[in-house]
Amino acid sequence: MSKCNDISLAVQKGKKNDAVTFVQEALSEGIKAEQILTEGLLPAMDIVGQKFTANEIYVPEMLIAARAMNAAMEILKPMLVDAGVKPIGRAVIGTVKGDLHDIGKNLVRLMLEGKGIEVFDLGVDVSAEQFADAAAEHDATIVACSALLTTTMTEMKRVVEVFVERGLRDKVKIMVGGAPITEAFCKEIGADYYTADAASAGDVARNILVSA
Ligand code: B1M
Repeated sequence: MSKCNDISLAVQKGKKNDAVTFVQEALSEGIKAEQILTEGLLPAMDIVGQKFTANEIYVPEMLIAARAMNAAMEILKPMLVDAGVKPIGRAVIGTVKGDLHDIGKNLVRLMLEGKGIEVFDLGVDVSAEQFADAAAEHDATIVACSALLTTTMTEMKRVVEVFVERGLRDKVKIMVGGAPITEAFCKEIGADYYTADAASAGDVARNILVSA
């Protein structure tokens, strides 16, 4: 789909206004929000990552690409989330301590919200203690942790430990995800669920809440 390709190129180049315009045009042409996400925006960030690895671009270029992606996501957000649905449960979400990547986390939040879950977003650089404080304060059933760096994924183990130390472990299901995370890592640290992408995180979170 060439419109999705235009969107992808605009995001890769960090052209925020173009990305926004192309997304609006795509929607008015009848292209679905999910398709714009999966065929335009997500592949763009993959390419950005590959170019960064190959030293073809550097942090500033990644940053402006991320800004363009976020601006485009703002337009799609109402279409990806079912407004007005009575919450089926509560979740807290955040990117773990030391990690500033939030695009994937924001997508997971959207997908959870789209499943009718009330989500308390703690943002980025969230410590294990902050996850536990927020889960207790909001009486959350789900704690969703995102990490994009191999150096920060170990913080997820600390999240599990703090919930155990505070006697909160049985009250929550801990979900983990992000590019370096695997099912084996999830099991190793004693978390409950790993999902590879935001859409399956939404499905798993819903299943947790409806079967609770
Ligand atoms: Co960063 N960065 N970055 N970066 N960055 C990566 C992650 C990297 C893989 C790039 C590379 O080398 N190819 C690499 C990590 C290497 C590693 O650890 N193995 C890297 C690096 C090294 C760094 C810095 C250290 C660079 C530097 O300063 N030298 C630095 C670290 C800063 C920090 O966090 N302390 C850094 C900084 C940045 C920017 C700030 C410039 C920017 C982030 C902006 C932002 O998020 N607001 C950035 C970006 C944009 C990237 C890449 C290019 C794109 C990430 C992204 O948003 N992808 C990334 C390369 C890549 O991933 N291809 C890279 C799109 C997003 C939708 O995917 O977040 O994976 P993702 O989410 C996916 C799944 O993982 C999953 O769902 C989503 C899909 O549906 N998912 C979950 C995510 N969380 C989940 C939670 C769940 C379930 C699923 O359950 C709870």
